[in-house]
Amino acid sequence: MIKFYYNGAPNPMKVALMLEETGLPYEPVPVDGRKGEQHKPEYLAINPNAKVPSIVDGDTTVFDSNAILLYLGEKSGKFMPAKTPKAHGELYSWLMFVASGVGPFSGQSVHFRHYAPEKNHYAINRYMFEAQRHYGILNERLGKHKYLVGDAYGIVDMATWGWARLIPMVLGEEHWAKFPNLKRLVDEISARPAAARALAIKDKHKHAFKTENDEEARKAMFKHMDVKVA
Ligand SMILES: N[C@@H](CCC(=O)N[C@@H](CS)C(=O)NCC(=O)O)C(=O)O
Repeated sequence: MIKFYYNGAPNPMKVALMLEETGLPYEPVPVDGRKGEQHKPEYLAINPNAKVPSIVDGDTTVFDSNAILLYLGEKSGKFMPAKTPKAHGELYSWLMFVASGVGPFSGQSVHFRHYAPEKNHYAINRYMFEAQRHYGILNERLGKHKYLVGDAYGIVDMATWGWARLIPMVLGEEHWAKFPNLKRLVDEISARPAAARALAIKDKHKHAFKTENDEEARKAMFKHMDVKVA
């Protein structure tokens, strides 16, 4: 049985979607970021980066959401493109584009728009600009293709859904109008029963996560605020 270390944040939810889509048996294990559980030594032994998600599958440990999607795709043989160099070239390119661009810029945009203690307009503008630029590239691709890789729904679409469904938080609700093709994909995925089950894991398993962004949460998640490195 796969152990799935998670909370309700965007990166774990991509993996929750894939686990639900494949039907692989798994046990969700809550890691409450606002309580600092990601920094416990037993969790650091699984993911030295102190972030969710991670999985443990027998003697195999995988951390980082997009690595896990690839692992589960290879393990299940589902939601993967054709086994050709051409199809895998596209898979690796778009998956890494989402992993190294969409995720980090969206995350920083959320941070500076919603969590930074002061409004830094330079940072907000930069990260919103870069997040929008990345979503624009996905939107353009989805204007020509129904799915991001190949002609079937797959792991890159799931990776995209994790962040793009939160565009109202990353950029603001009004920005959806700029990405109609991306919205079409996100809505299609959100309407799938597996997406509803993924978002309901915490309720199904009665996992209560802390919701307050108080001092404890700030110290657990924004460690840089107490350290001078620059
Ligand atoms: N590159 C990692 C990023 C994971 C990540 O940033 N996870 C966030 C939740 S979406 C987290 O665990 N934050 C807790 C913290 O920063 O302390 C991935 O894709 O899995």
